[in-house]
Amino acid sequence: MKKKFDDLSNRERNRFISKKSKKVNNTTRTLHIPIEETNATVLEIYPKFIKVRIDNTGQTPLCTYRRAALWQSRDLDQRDRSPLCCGDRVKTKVFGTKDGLVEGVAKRRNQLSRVAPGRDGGLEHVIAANLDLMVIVSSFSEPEFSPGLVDRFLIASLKSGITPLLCINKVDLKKSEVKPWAIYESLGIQCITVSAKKHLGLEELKALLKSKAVVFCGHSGVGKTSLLNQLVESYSGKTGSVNKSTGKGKHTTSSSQLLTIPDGGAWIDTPGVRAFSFSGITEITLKNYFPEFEKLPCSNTNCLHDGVDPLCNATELFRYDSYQRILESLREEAR
Ligand SMILES: Nc1nc2c(ncn2[C@@H]2O[C@H](COP(=O)(O)OP(=O)(O)OP(=O)(O)O)[C@@H](O)[C@H]2O)c(=O)[nH]1
Ligand SMILES: [Mg+2]
Ligand SMILES: [Zn+2]
Repeated sequence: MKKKFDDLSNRERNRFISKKSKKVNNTTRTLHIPIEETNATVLEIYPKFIKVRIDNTGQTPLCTYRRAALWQSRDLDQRDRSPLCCGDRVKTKVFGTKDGLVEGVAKRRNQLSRVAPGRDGGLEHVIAANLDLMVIVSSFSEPEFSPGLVDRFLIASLKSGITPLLCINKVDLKKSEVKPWAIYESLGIQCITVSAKKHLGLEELKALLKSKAVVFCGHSGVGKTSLLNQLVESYSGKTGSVNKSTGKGKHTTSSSQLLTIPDGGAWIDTPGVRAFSFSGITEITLKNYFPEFEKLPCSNTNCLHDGVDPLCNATELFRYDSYQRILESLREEAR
């Protein structure tokens, strides 16, 4: 009698899936599959597998995929670290209950990506895709509010066309009435102050996320996982303390994870970043990501607002220093 897939040994299962995936590799030499053919969303990426959620059944099998076959579905000039990311819509075939195979991936409507640091330096690393909202999490203190990183994430949101929401956590640690994020409110960016620890502002935040595909991003230790633990009953992500002397987080979350919400939402916890570099932005195009610069008289010229043009009055703008730092880092990277 033929054994059921779930009863096979690990070795037999792998052999079975490998045979199937070779077949897929030979037959799916097409580009992206149409979105109507997809049946699952990518929840998490492991080195050799991905975890998906099947739409109809809610099953969450681990699937293998052929890197080479999926690369063909992606734009060739975009050599990301992985051909798939959290939020990707895929077509999968499930064997038994726990294993499956990715047969194809749909074109993304948008994606949040950064230039990968370290060993993979220079490669584009896609953090998440198909998003409605980017929650840029920052904190009042421990770690200190970081406008530099907020600006970088805002640039990424403009570049990808994903609406940003600035969420300042740890309001319970507030020591003064100074609002370092007021500048962002004046630029029209929605801001919300919350405390995961003291359950402040969480209902308001939840209402803003309702039924949306959302990525939580920011420095390590600002409380992304703590917030999601409070907002999503079924989630119990690991949280880590903040180093008291440096005020920095300990990079507790190590891989992105998509949480499916019963109302149709999909909220993604991501690992905290130290820095955030982008691809596709140059010293010439950077100013386009600072909308307030458009009002400057020197913006009609080719002024790079870098102190060279004596008529440049960009120094009066609040985000001038931040702009200078990013400009300098882009020049550095181009060297
Ligand atoms: N005082 C205070 N502490 C908080 C709050 N939210 C989170 N924390 C603490 O901040 C620390 C870091 O929280 P995490 O949720 O692990 O932070 P994270 O942003 O997920 O960090 P990474 O996974 O490293 O990126 C933990 O010690 C939390 O208990 C808050 O609202 N107030
Ligand atoms: Mg975390
Ligand atoms: Zn200028």
